[in-house]
Amino acid sequence: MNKNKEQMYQIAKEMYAQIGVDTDKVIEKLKNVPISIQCWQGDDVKGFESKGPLTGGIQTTGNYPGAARNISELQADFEKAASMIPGKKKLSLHAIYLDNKGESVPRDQIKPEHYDVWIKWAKKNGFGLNLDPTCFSHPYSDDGFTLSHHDEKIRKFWIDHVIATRKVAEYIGKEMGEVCASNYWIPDGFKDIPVDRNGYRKRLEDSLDQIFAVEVDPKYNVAALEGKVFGIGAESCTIGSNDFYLGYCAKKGQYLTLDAGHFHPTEYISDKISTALQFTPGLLLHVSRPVRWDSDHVVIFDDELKAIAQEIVRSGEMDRIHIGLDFFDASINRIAAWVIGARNLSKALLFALLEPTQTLKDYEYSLDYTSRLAVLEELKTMPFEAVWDKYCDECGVSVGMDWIKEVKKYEKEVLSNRK
Ligand code: RNT
Ligand code: ZN
Repeated sequence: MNKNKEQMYQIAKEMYAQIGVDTDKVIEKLKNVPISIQCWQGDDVKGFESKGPLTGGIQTTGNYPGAARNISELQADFEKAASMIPGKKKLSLHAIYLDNKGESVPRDQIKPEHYDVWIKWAKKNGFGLNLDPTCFSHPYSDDGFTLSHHDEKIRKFWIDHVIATRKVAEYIGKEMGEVCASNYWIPDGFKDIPVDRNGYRKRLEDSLDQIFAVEVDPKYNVAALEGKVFGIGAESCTIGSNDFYLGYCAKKGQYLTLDAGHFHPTEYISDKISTALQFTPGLLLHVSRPVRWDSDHVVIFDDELKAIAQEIVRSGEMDRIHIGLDFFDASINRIAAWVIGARNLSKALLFALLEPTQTLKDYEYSLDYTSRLAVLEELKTMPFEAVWDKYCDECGVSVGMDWIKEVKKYEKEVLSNRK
């Protein structure tokens, strides 16, 4: 880091010390907070199982060149992105990112060996791994239903797929020596007003019960259930709604996923974190950016991102929250998308960690809302950037905008050759 930046950090450090915040400690703390980054930003949620279309009511838009076409390209792209993202990183995989060695592997028959290539690579690069079942982009999900399907044969197939993924995820956790988190999301829903909502939800509950009856060691795998308000082609009813899963997780002790794009436009997950923390063993977050709908835009440093990070930090229960990203934008350089989104999430966590949380809570409890508001506003113009630069520098990633040149170079030398 250059001399000016170092001097700026020393000044910032003093200023934060005056309000009781130790910036060096904050930097050390943030270094150990893992951020899960979604592999599917690298290839527009295609995966390597088949050449079929993306289905399930989600959509990637844009045709920027250079998407990864195979495992080694996706690995290389992620390594490039990771070299510009500070802190501990986990890669979130979906089952369809398997290494099938050229043979078609039915989803209910995936095995650890199909993911060894990822484990080896992750160990070598110091990344963690997560694994999600893929209940979309498959002929058996073409009716729009999976775990709630009325056809018992199809429902069984999906139950078996999730169980198979569960076992692989536990294996990954054991291999990596840390928990492998799995997000369970299904697209099940109706375009038009259904009559038997109750029947579909009963079957979904039963399917989940069957899945969770297969025990895995929670040290190595936890599953989190992700609800949603609607999907494309499933506008009238989503079987796995947030209410459904909040109830299920509260009653049966499972993790809940909150995706920032899965609620009505005036609802915010920042306000839901503390509710879910009371009634579930923990949370998985899909930090995303919905623009008018669940559009999965790249996460920017906006008010809701800051609010999410503040809720994580202020809760004092960070260790029960798996922090992950979920966006897929194919209209810009995909590596830059990863870098921008992940750096913003780290930035927001840093911003939140630089709050004098206890002082603010004391104001609140002594009904001094005046000071609470005054300090929160003053914090917005504190020399936060200097601490961010220091954090990036200590993590060995680019300080400031230099990373953009790096991305452009990689685009020219590598991505532009992919036709
Ligand atoms: C879909 C969910 C889900 C997916 C990924 C690919 O609306 O957000 O998490 O984005 O599993
Ligand atoms: Zn999601």
